[in-house]
Amino acid sequence: MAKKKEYSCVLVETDDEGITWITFNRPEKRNAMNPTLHVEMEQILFEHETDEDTKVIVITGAGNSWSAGMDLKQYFRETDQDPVARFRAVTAHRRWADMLTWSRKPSIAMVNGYCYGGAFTALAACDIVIAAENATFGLSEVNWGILPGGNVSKVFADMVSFRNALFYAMTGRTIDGRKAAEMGIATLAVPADKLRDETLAIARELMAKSPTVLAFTKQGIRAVRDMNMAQAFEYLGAKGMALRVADPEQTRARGMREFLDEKKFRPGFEPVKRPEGGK
Ligand code: ACO
Ligand code: V55
Repeated sequence: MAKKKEYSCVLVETDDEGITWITFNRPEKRNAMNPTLHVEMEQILFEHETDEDTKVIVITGAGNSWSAGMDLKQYFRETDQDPVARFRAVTAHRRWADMLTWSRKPSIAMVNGYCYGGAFTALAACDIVIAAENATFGLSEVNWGILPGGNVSKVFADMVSFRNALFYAMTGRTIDGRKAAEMGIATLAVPADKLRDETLAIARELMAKSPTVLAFTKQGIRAVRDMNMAQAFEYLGAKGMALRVADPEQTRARGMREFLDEKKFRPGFEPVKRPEGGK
């Protein structure tokens, strides 16, 4: 793996297949997100958005945690009397979550352990969440005398039922990986020793698609969440037309030709094969 740049709170490696592994790397603090981590994530995502070698982003955590949420000391207490530092930390966090949410790159959260509070912003920004069955999720804010802030109350209520959003925010009860998958917090839960292999398998599945089709598809699903029905029809109509122009692989035209004329495959059973070299 090629290491590109050194960061103090995050490890970044892009492998030969095109997976950029981003590892929250403060294991001694359970990968709590301090202001430096936010600034580094902002830089990392900005750089990798246009990195041709990055086909999929995987985010995981070093040690026993994915992330224990916001750093209660450095993100909260130490910025209480320092509005400039608070603004910078909050804004860096918000910007990197936004970049990840709308990134053209597909993203996978590989949740290896604890995932609390403010970590849900990052979790929601990832397209796919693969959790170890023994991972632990929770909105612990209520225990700290704060409410799930940033966008946590919103993204959490968007993932789970209204009743569960209220219940888990109000009690702070924890949720294991298996239950998280049932509730819609995780896409799927797998035994801890299978976590990396399952993540790799899904990353490879994504890399077999046209990157442009994938980017437009994810942005479409995300964008229509906050639209009414008429807006969704109009937007998806326009987005679909734009995709036909934007896809350098011309997947749509090729797929139609291969199915209708050449009878080479059936889209209900198998995907269109990408051309050699993926372009
Ligand atoms: N902020 C700051 N420091 C933290 C955080 C955090 N969110 N989470 C853990 N740490 C630090 C601990 O203070 C401790 O530091 P120290 O070694 O200097 O004393 C170190 O990480 C290890 O913590 P332990 O509790 O010993 O680790 P353990 O593996 O036993 O437990 C766990 C991990 C369950 C994550 C526990 O640390 C915990 O409950 N952390 C708080 C989680 C939380 O409530 N997060 C939400 C914060 S609010 C928000 O995000 C908006
Ligand atoms: C959280 C709270 C925040 C924030 C980001 O609850 C995450 C989590 C109160 O501010 O900026």
